[in-house]
Formats: sequence, structure tokens, C-alpha cells
Amino acid sequence: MRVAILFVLGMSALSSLQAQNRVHLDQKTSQTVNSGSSGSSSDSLVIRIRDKCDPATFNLAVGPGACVGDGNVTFQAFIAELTEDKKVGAWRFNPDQTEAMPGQPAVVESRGGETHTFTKVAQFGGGVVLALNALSDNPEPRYECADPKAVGPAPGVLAFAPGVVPIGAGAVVPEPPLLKIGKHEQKFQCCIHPWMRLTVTAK
Ligand SMILES: [Cu+2]
Repeated sequence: MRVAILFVLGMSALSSLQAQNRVHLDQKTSQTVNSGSSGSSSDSLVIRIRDKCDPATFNLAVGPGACVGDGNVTFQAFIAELTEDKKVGAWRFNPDQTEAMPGQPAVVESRGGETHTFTKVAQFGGGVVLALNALSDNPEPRYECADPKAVGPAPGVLAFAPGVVPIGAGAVVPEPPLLKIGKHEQKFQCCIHPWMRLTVTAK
């Protein structure tokens, strides 16, 4: 029960954090659409962010605007699956494993209804929402995701580390190449839902 209360408190604060970023993201998205029309990104690696949040129950539990779209997984079902499996299958990066040419450009498209991040990490670990970290068995927040010295937006929610970019529903975000030249593997994760992961290996 305590976890659930903290979760709702924390997620409400996260929701306001998302609202603050929305204008910025909208600008970014429209820029991307414009540059995409030139046809220069045809060989980009495309990573899709997916979730199936049900707006009615998520917005009630997490906060207004936390979920948009037409997903059908209720907040209660989300918590139940997370508690049982340590992850929620519909909340994922697609693909979750892929090969890339070192230096190959990439683009991340959000097809989900919630806000996510696509963050490069040395190892997988926890994100900024302590309740989601606990339920997914990722107790230790990654330094690439969270800045524990900064004041978080609410009890139970850490501040994002510098450089973490929240990606709103429907956003299309160009990324630097996922693999640097000479690198054989790179990991990425969501800093909100820490079971959302991608491992990229060199082609
Ligand atoms: Cu996420």
C-alpha cells in the first residue's frame, strides 16, 4: 500500500514534469518532420517506443495528460503485470536487440501514449521513479538517468540526470549514431520504465 501511495504521488509529479517538456518536444517533433521530408534519413536505424496505456485509468492514477492515445492496458493491469513479471510486456523498445553499422544514424519514434526516455547507459539499472524501480527489481538508479543530488520533483521521484531527454507521445527524435566507431555494443534504456531496454551490437 505504501508503495502504491508513493507511486501515485511520484507519478503525479512526473506528469507535471512531462507537461513542462511538452512544448519543447512539440517544437522538436515539427523540426524533425520538416527535415525528414528532404529524404536524407532513409538509411537511419528506426527504434520505436511502445506502450499501451489506457488514458482513463492512467490519467486518474498518474495525473491529467499522463497518457494520450487509445491504449487498452489499465493502470491496475499495468501494476499487476509489473508486480508479477517485473516488467510490462507492452512497454518496450521495438526492436529490443538490433545490429547497427557503427556511425549509422538513428531515429526514435514514440508510438506510445506515455512519456519515455531513450538513454544511453553503461549497464542497465533503475530510473527516476523509485516505485517502478522497486517493482521491476532495479533498485539502484543509473547515474545516466538520475541525479540523486538534485532535488526531485516529488517524494519518490528523482531528478533526471543532465542530458536525459523526455520523449512525449508521438514524438520523432533524431539520435546521434547508436554505436560509435570502434564500439561493439551499446545499451539504451528508458529512465522512467527501467525494463524498457535496447542492446545494439556492431554489424
Ligand atoms: Cu518508458
